[in-house]
Amino acid sequence: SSLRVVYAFAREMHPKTSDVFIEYGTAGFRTKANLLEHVVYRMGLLAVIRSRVKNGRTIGMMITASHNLEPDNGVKLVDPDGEMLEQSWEEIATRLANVSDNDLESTTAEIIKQVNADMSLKASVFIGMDTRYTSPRLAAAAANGVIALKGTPKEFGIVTTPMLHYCVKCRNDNTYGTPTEEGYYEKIVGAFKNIRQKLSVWGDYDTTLYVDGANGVGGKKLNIIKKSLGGELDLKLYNLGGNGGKLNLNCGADFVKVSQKAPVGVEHAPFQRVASLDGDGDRLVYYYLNDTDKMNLLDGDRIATLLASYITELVTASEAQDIRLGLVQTAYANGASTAYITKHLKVPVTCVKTGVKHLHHAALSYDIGVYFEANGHGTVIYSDKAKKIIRKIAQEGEPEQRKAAQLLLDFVDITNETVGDAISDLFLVETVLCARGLSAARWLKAYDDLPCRQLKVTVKDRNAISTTDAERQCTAPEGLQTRINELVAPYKHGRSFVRPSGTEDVVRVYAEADTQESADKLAAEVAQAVF
Ligand code: 16G
Ligand code: ZN
Repeated sequence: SSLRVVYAFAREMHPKTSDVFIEYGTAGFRTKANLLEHVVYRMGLLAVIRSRVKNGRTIGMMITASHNLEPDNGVKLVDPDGEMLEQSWEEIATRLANVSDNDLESTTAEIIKQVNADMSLKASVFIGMDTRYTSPRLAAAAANGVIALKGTPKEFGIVTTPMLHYCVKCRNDNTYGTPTEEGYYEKIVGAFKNIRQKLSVWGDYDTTLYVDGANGVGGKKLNIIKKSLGGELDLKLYNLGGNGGKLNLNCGADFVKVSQKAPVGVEHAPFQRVASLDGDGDRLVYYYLNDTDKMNLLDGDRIATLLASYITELVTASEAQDIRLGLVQTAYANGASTAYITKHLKVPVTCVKTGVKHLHHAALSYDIGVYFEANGHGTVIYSDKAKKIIRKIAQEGEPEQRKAAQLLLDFVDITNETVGDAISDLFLVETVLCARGLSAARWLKAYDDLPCRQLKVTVKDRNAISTTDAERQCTAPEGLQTRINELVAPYKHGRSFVRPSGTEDVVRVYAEADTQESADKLAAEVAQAVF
């Protein structure tokens, strides 16, 4: 059969050269780039099957290892509405990635049967990649996989992960926008320029923003956008990948958040706010150095509270009834942020397991859901009901209500609702800072973070640790939670939890307490208990 040829081709062109077991985790497959070619080819096959199960709707494939260093790479699949691959397919992806070349044909046939795919349907797959030097080769393997099962690949070249999610969504729902990079700029940057014409620059807001591009794709795209911005925002871009700067090395959102240090490659001026992106442009944190070079971090929790409070203000001013706004966090959210949101903003908070798909899912249960991981990955999603109410007020409300509703509609258009997006989030943050006349230092004043520390511990089997209650309690090994409780008890504002990483072979330890010394000490003690 023609499929026979497919598998002969697979063996020839994209052979499985390693026996290392690989798993579709929270962020797809991610490992050393040289172990991935057959995996990506097979995900091309799977994307075609998935597209057919979804009646020919477009599926996305993104080649990236996000904030990992250059030698790594990865692949993840994007479902038709721009969201992460449905969880039940992760196991299927893992099975297909690990079979031998000899079993590839029979396993593919089994999967087609299991998911009941009609292989006579058309199939469409959008493929994007980050700036890694191994990405073009992997993107080509992905396209070969798609073609092998007679699907139609469309290659977008180098794009941010959220741009690919956006294009997939638009291709399957043309009311959302145009499925191209230009369409993305038109909608998101266009809405930002719109809203900024309605706001005046005042107070402590400064229109200059420094950006750390992590030597990845996000900075490159901002360089394109920069030219189309007028006086609204003056971007000074650093770490764009030239001058020997290495991807994510001592720079980027993950480095800044975890090390709580300023990245290399960025010029600094006292109190100048800096936005730091990660390597594939789906995470954003802000920071500034004060006049003694002290680091002041504004992480995902800060962005979430800033956005939620502004949206609340606009919803209230528009007098929209019956719109329930909520915020979703993970256990990594700083305890001070959770207290501020519930007590001061009076917005309900849900806590879920780490991983964007869990946050996104929980956010769907609000009319407007703001979700952010502390690491800077997050967005806002608006239900159809909320959009309808706001649109109606924007047209028919009293002048003041209308004004607020129209601002809110622009805000919705700046938002990439499919997934956390550093570029979209950056424009959202800049909008709120401008509307409120805030400097970064005044933004930071909303509440005081509890000092915290993250550590990683290497153990024999990280999966010996099981957790419950959104990863805040551990259920195995026996006795560990009791020990953690004992260690935490003496600390003022003490909190600590451990969980196996979904992306690295380590156990992560988190601790917070009233002083940095205490947080560090508690983290070290808990790490010792795990080890
Ligand atoms: C992945 C997740 C990210 C999460 C991180 C945790 C997505 C798209 N990305 O990068 O949200 O914070 O994993 O990593 O879901 P860890 O399990 O190694 O701590
Ligand atoms: Zn990323």
